[in-house]
Amino acid sequence: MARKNQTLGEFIIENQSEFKYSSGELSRLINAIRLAAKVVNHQVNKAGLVDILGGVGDTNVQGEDQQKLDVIANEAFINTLKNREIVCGIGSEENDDFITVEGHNDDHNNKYVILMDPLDGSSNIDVNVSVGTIFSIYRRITDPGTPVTLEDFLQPGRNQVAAGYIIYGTSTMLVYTTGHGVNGFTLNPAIGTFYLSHPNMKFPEEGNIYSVNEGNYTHFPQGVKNYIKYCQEESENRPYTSRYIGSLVSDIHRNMIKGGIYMYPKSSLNAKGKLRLLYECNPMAFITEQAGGKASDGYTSILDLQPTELHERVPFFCGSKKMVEKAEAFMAESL
Ligand code: P6P
Repeated sequence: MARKNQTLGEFIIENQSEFKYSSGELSRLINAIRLAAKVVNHQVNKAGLVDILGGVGDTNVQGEDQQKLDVIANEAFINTLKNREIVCGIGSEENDDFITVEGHNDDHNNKYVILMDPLDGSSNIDVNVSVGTIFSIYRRITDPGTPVTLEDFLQPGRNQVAAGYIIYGTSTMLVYTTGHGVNGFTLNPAIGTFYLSHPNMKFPEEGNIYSVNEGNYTHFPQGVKNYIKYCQEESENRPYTSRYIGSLVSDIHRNMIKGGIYMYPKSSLNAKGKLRLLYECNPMAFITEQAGGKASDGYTSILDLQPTELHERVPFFCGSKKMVEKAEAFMAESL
């Protein structure tokens, strides 16, 4: 049972039994993510000082090479995950191919694969807007003891055993699910401890916020244009409010708390949309469904899509169930 102000560590221990088949690895995996989140949080929070400490590609006052924060975040998560005997493979937005992780005895007995976007929305760092880390965890499906294969990563989102995000905003939060609801933990930076601040998070069934890059409006399919006009017309609880941060984690986190829909449709500029299925849409869809919301490509549930490539893109509609259903109805009308 979730108790407000419980620490993340206490929560993991008290809910260990929820992790199906896991003899503690999944708990250790969430703990590894917690550690990496603190490392990245520290780097993100001092990003504004980089110019003083040395810009990207320069050396800072300590003579250290300054790396892009995406690279720093990627390395922090990979290094934290690699040496904990938990994952046999890592897929990252920052790496063209997946990374094979051997166990301490050079074996391949670790049970899980993780996919991640280590620092989504990182272009917002320069303008001090919140960014996020997104992760998605599966049990491997190929034979234990053999090197992980691409097949282990190309599983439908429905197979995820855990997924979550870290939002580096006005406060730093870790929000995740293991298939038993969604819980949010806020970091107390003074002592480096995450506290349960948002137990059992739920997407409001309805909302009045729509999030989309309307700069692409003329390039959207007619159904999307019709839905956006529906959001804007004066009737019932409309016009809705338009809110678009340009950071997926922030937009969806806000909409989960207040109610709303996030859309990144396909367009004549992006035939498949922009967002990546494996480490953006699938984890956010798992969290959204666990919180009572809905996520689709406009027609099919995101979690039911069969991935074919590590970095494939899909159109993405995600949020309050009735709002996503309304958007899908407009899409269906204009087929
Ligand atoms: P656009 C950030 O680059 C990102 O992947 C998401 O976090 C964000 O929602 C989207 O792209 C913003 O894309 O094309 O509207 O700038």
